[in-house]
Amino acid sequence: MTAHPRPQHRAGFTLIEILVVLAIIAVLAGLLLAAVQRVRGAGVDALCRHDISSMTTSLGSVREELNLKYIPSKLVLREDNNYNPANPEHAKTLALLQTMFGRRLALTPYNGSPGTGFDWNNDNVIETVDLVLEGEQCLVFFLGGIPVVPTAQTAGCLGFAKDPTTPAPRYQQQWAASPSTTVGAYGPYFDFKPDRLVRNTTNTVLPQNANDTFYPYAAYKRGYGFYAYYDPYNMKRPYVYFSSKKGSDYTPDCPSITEGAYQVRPYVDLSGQFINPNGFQIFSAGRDGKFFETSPPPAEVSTYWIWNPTAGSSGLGTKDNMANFSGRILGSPQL
Ligand SMILES: [Ca+2]
Ligand SMILES: [Ca+2]
Repeated sequence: MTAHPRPQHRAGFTLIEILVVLAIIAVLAGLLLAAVQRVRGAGVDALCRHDISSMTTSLGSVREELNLKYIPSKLVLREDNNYNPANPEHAKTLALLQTMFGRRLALTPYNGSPGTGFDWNNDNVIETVDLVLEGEQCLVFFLGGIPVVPTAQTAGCLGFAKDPTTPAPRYQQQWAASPSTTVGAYGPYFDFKPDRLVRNTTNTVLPQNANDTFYPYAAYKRGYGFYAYYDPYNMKRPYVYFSSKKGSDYTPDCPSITEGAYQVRPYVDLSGQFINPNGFQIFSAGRDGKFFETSPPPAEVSTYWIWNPTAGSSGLGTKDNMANFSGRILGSPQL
């Protein structure tokens, strides 16, 4: 009986086989990574959509509780209560404050001593120039109220005070003295995530400028001490807010937020009509952190920019932007 020769076994895989296996693994890993990124991106999109939807609902609560016809996207506050009725921006703000807080609102002019003036930005200083809030700051101000003191470790909002004569903390830390009576009657109406609230610390007095179509009336500070709320895409951009002032028009109160040298404006449709003409627009620049599709944007963007979510075309806005007037990412197909 002869023994069969043992079949010869190779010592290992050939180089080709190893390369093939490696290539397959690489393809599978790539597919998995893409899937994970898709899911993660969709998760942030959902968070953004949820933010916008919640803020929209909360603005309704603010309007109802504070008796407002609309929530403006520009506000001119005087901490020293030195409003000039001949200044239309002052007159509008004054009327709004009196609607919000009633006739008991104590607009005693600031006389340099504690107890007079309102410290709207809560920095323990009574400003004697106009504080002009942009749309994105109005959004946080009306939903959140008074910003927390700048020395606090976490950002946040305190709502408006219970006492209608003193909706903002008076000079000299009245919040801290009796928080139980000053905090909480009105708002906060929205649960802001502290790490996405960004306070404007630019304490610059801008001069009166008759050519400034945005605000020609007096020396002012733009948004000093107030917060904007950034979308969840890596702190690239704040949510912008435009109020139509209940249908009268968007443009006079358009905030001055810019992308590069270009002003970000409310959305219009393909026929040039404002979307949400009787309400407001809140939108996010989306994943790419850009409001415009091209850089620099086309010439017409200096007037208005367009992404028509219904037509799904003609994008001057970018297709990943999110808005309160569409339940989807603006570039996604209709269902
Ligand atoms: Ca102040
Ligand atoms: Ca975008």
